Amino acid sequence: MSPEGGVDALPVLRLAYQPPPYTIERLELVFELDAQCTRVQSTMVVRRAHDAVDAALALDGEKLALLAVRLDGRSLQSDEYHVSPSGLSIPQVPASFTLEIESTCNPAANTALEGLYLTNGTFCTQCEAEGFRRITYFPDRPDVLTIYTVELRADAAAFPVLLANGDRVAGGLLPDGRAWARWHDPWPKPSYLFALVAGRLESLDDEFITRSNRHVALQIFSTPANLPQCAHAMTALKAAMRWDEETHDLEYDLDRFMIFCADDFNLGAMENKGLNVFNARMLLASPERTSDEEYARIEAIVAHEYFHNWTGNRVTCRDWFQLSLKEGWTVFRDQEFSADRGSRAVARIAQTSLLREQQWPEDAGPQAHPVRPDSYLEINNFYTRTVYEKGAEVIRMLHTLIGADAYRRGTDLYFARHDGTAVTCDDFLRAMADASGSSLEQFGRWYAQAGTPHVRVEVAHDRESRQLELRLTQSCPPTRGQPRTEPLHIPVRMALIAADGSPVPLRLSGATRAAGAERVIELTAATTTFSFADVPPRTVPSLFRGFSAPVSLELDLADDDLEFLLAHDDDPCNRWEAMQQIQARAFTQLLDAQQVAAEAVPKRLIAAFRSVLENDDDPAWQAATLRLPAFSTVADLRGTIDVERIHSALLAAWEAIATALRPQWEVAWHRGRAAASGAGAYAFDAAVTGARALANRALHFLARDPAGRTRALEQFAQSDNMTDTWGALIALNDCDGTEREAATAAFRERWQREPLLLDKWHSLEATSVLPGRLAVVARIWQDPGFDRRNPNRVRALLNAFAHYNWPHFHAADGGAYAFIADQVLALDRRSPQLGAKLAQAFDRWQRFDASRCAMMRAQLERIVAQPGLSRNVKEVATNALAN
Ligand code: B3K
Ligand code: ZN
Repeated sequence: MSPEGGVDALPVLRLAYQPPPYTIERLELVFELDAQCTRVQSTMVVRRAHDAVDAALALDGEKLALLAVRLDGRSLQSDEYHVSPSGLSIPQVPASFTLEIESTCNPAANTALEGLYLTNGTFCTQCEAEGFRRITYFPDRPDVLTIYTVELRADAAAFPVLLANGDRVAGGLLPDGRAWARWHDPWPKPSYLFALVAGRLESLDDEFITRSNRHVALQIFSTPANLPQCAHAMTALKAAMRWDEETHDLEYDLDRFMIFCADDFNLGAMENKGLNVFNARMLLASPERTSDEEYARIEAIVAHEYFHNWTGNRVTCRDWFQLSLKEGWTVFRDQEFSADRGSRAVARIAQTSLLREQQWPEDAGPQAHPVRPDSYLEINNFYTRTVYEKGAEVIRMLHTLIGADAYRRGTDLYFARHDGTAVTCDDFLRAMADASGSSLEQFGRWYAQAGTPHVRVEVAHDRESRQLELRLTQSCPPTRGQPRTEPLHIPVRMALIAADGSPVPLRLSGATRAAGAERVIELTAATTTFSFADVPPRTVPSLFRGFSAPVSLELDLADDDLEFLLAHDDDPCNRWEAMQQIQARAFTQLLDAQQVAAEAVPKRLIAAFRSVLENDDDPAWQAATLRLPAFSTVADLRGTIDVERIHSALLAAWEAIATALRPQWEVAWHRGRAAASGAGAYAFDAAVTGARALANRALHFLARDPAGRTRALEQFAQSDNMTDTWGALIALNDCDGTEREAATAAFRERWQREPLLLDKWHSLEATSVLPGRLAVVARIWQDPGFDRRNPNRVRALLNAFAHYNWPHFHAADGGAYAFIADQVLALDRRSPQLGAKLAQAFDRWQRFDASRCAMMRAQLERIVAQPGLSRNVKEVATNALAN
C-alpha cells in the first residue's frame, strides 16, 4: 500500500458502473478549523435505494482519524463497522437513518493539495475529483447529490473571513471568542463541488443584476495587497454572466457568487458551487504584470468556471468517465464566449494550435484515450487535452452538424430533462438527437475512439465538363487497446474559390440549383466522393473551414494552390491552415537537406512569410500566421525524432526568414508599434492587442541581428506593460549576448518579491536553447529560496524545461533525463499530481534514436520500480513502458 492509497489498486472500469446503494439527502458539517488537527462533525440523512436491500453502507475516507460513529443517536461499537485506509463501512444499517461521524484531518501536513489544506495561512479546499474523502467520510462519487449546510468555527484573529458554498445564513462570535459562520446551499450537489475558505482576506465587491432582476453579490477574495489586481477578473465574470443569459438563457441561481484567489493550487481554477477557487496565476492581472495573452486567458477561465454552474453543477456527471460531458462542453462554451469578445478567427486559430501542439501528441502517444475513457487507475490523470479540448471539438462538430438552432433546442431539452441529476454523455447526445431529429449514432463514436483522424483529399477537375470531384478518405490510427478503428461522422465546411478570389456557387452534380457559396458536407464512410458542377478552371477547394473537424489533413494540392489559398481564401482560419501546410512541406524538405542551414530553407517558405507580411491584413491574424512551427510539430513530420536536425532546421528557418525579409519585419514592427502607442495608455482591447502581437512577432525575427537585439533591449527598458516586456524577452531569449543578460537580470531584480513574476523568469531560463540550461535549471531548483511545494513554481521551471526545451531535455548525454526522473520521484512523495505531469515528458521515448530511447526507458523503469509510488505516476509510467 502506498502513502497515496495503494498502487495495487485495480483499474476502475466504465462498464462496471453501479448506481449508489445509498443516497445522502442532507449533510450537515461542522468544522473546528485548526492547522494541525481540524475536527469535522458530519451528520448525514441517509436513504437506501429500494433495490439495495442487503448492501453495506460504504463511505470513502483517506488520511482521516475517526473519533466516533453514531447511528440514529446510538454510538456504534468498534465491531459494528470497519475502518480501513480507504474508508469506513457499516454492514448492517436500516433503510433510512441519521449517521453522525466525527473525525479529524491535518491540513498543515497536506502537501498533495487535495482535500483541506493551507495556502499562505488560509484554509482552502480542492475536492475534485476525490478530495472530499480527505475531509470527512462520505460516498465521494459524483452521482450522490446532497443538500449541504456547513458551519465553520475558527480563531477570530487569524480567520475572520469564513466562506462555504451557497448563502451565509448566520455567523458571529462564539462564547469562547472564536468566529463562526453558517452556510446553506439550497442546490443538491456532488461532494466534488464542496468548498470552504477561511482566512484573513478582503474582497473586491460588485453586483450583477440578472435578467429576471435578481441582485447577485459578486466578491473576489484575496490578500489585501492583491485586490487591485482582481478588477479584470470581475469584469470578465460580469461579461460571462451576461453572455450565458443572452446566448443560452441560463441565469445564475444564488444570491452570491464568490471567488477565492489561492497562491498554492494544483490546477487553474475550480468551479465549486457559488465559491470558485482560482490559482492566483489565472486570476490576478495588471498591465505591468500581465500580457495580453494572459488577460485573454484569465477572461476565458473566469468564464469557464462560471459556465460550469449549469454545465457541470446543476447537471453533473454520473461517473468520472463522463468528465468530458462537463469539461468538453464547458470548454466549447468558453471558446464561443472568447470568440464573441474579440476576433472569432484569431480565437479559433489559437484553439486549433493548442489542439495540434498538445492534444494530437497525446492522441498519438502512450497516454492516448477516448474523450470518454473506458478505464483508469487514477482519475486525476484524465484531466487531459483529450477530455477537454478534443471534447470541445466534438461539441463544436455537433453544433455544426445539427445547426445553431437545433443545438439551442437541445441544450434547453437537456436542462429540462436533467436538472438536479447526474447523467452521462449519452444522455447529452440523446437530448441533442431528440431536439434536432438527427440520428447521432455514428457521431457517438467520437466519444469512444481515440486517435487523431486523418483525412486525405484528392481533387480532380475536368476542364471540359467543368466538374470538380473531391474524394475524401478518412482513417484513424490504432491506439492502446483499440487496434481497429471505424469511420467517424465528420463535418466538412467547404467552399470553392475561383482564380479571381471570388466564391464559386456550390452545385452538387445532379442538383438543379446552387446552394450558396459555403456548405457543410458530411463524411460517414471511409471514402466519400462529392462532385460539383459548373466549376470554372483553376478553382481551388477550401476545406474544413473554421477547422470544422479535429482531423489532420493531407491535401492533394499543388504548392501554387496552397499559396493561392494563403493569399485569397476568404476564411482566415483556412489561410492560416494553408501556411501550416506550406510549412510542413518546407520543413520536410529542409530535414532532408544534406546541410540543414539557412541556405537550404525552401524559398517558398520565405515567399509565404513575405506574402503575409506584405498583405495589409488584420495584424492579429498576421501575428498568428507569422509563427514558425513548434518543435513538436516538426518532430511529428517524421517517424524518428532527430533532435539535432530539427533544432538546426528551426534555427535555419528563423535566420533565413529574418534575413530575407528584414525590411518587411521593420515595417511590421513600426506599424504595430505605431498602432499600439497611438491608442494611448495600455488597455486590453482587441484592436490594440493585435498591433502589439504583430510588433512582437516582428521583433523576434529582427533580433537575429545585433541592431534588432538593441531594439529589443530598448523596448524592454521603455515598456510599461508585460506584453511588450515579454515580447522583448522572448525575442532575446535564444540570442547569446549581453542584451539577453541585461534584460533577464533587470527583470529578475524588478520582480524578485513577486513569485508569479519570478515564474516567468524561471520559464525563460528553462526554455532558452542557449548552452548550459540543465545546470541553470538545477541551480534554480536547488536554491534554498525556491519554493518546491508550490505547483506554479514547479511547473514554471521543471515542466517548462522537460516539456518544451527539446534540445536540452533531450541532450545526448542523458543528464537531463536523470535529473527530471529524480524530481519525478521526489515530487511524487509530496504531490503525486505534479509528479505525474512531469513524468509525461518521457512519453515519446520510443520515437528517438536507439541511445536516447534506451536512456529514457531506463529512467521510466527506475520510476516504476520505486517502492510506494503513487497511482498517478505509476499509471503514467506504466502506460509509457507498455506502449
Ligand atoms: N473542474 C476543475 C478541474 C479539476 C481537476 C482535478 N484534478 C477545473 C475545470 O476544469 O474547470
Ligand atoms: Zn472545467
